[in-house]
Amino acid sequence: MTNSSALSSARTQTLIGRLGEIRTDWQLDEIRALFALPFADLIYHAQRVHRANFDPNEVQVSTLLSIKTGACPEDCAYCSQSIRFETGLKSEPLMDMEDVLEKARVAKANGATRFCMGAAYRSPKPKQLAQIVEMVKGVRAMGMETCVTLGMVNSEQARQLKDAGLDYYNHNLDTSESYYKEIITTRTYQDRLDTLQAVREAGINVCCGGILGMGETQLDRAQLLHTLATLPQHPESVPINQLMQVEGTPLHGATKVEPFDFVRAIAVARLLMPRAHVRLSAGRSDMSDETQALCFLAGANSIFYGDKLLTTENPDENHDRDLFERLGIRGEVLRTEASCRRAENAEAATA
Ligand code: SAM
Ligand code: DTB
Ligand code: SF4
Repeated sequence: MTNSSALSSARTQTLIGRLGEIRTDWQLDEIRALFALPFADLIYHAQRVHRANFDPNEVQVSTLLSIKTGACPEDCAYCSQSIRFETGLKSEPLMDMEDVLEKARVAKANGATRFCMGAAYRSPKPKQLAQIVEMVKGVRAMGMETCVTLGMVNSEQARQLKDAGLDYYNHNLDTSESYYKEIITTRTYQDRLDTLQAVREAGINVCCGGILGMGETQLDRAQLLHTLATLPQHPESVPINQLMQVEGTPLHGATKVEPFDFVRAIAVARLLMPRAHVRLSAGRSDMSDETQALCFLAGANSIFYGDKLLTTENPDENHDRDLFERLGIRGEVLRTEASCRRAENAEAATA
């Protein structure tokens, strides 16, 4: 797959001139042209747009917990938790509330500001959702942001989660619509979009991204980012995962992503969705510190912290602390509604 840009030089100039604007009318050929920029130009523009919207030395820190593991009826070709593949994973039922809260306490003590609870469901049943609603309330009461990823939800389920105070719902599109069918056959792209709409309409922040390294082309990557950046409203959080290859899954042995291509995808996500937190998500344990530093330079400003993702490994916590220190990165502090209002009032008073 080549990166050749089909834009005229006039359109390229206009495209570059408009970078930084919040747009939901991106054209696919514009996105392909961004991918095709010389690496230094792409990183320069991404860093410029990043600085206009965020403190470049702050990274949001989330911790993940698998609250219900394995035996999932779906057939996502990348996943350790599908019941269809022999991955050797031990299934675990929905965790008890107290055990979840204890993990959240530890995550908070280690500096995480958001606690993300993942469950291997196609869609949660009413009794399961009722238990998860209580977990959301409990974690929130500890002063952390909450995120859950539970598979498909409808408007009523999204409303229950919103009423519990849920801050973010993670639901990834994973790849382009056309490549999706090669990866998952038990649900459609439209199913994913319907859940995203239900979550958005309930007033919950949307966390939606994808996975690189599943055998997709550069065009699939551009199409995935195009879909995300042309949703009626950009997701607040955009996780870019690198496939964690799991033995026994169909994608074990897939060709790995070229690190510069991974960095390019981060930079393009930053340019398309200037105010979103772009998360350097799964896959950091297979990346060099230098690649991760380039990702931060390209505009990534969120990570998962803790030595486990859901079922696979993440870098050791000491290593991450050391990496932050070596790069002069600080964990983003939680800006609660009350503290934002106080800051706004103080600003208005001195204006
Ligand atoms: N079952 C729910 C669902 O699919 O929406 C929630 C849990 S699922 C594990 C959450 C997301 O993790 C998936 O949508 C996928 O993007 C990501 N993911 C799962 N396995 C992965 C892997 N091996 N490597 C990278 N990302 C993965
Ligand atoms: C996301 O985009 N990545 C996280 C989170 N959202 C739920 C999950 C990564 C899972 C990696 C494979 C595993 O640990 O099982
Ligand atoms: Fe199930 Fe989610 Fe894994 Fe797909 S990604 S098999 S839906 S847990």
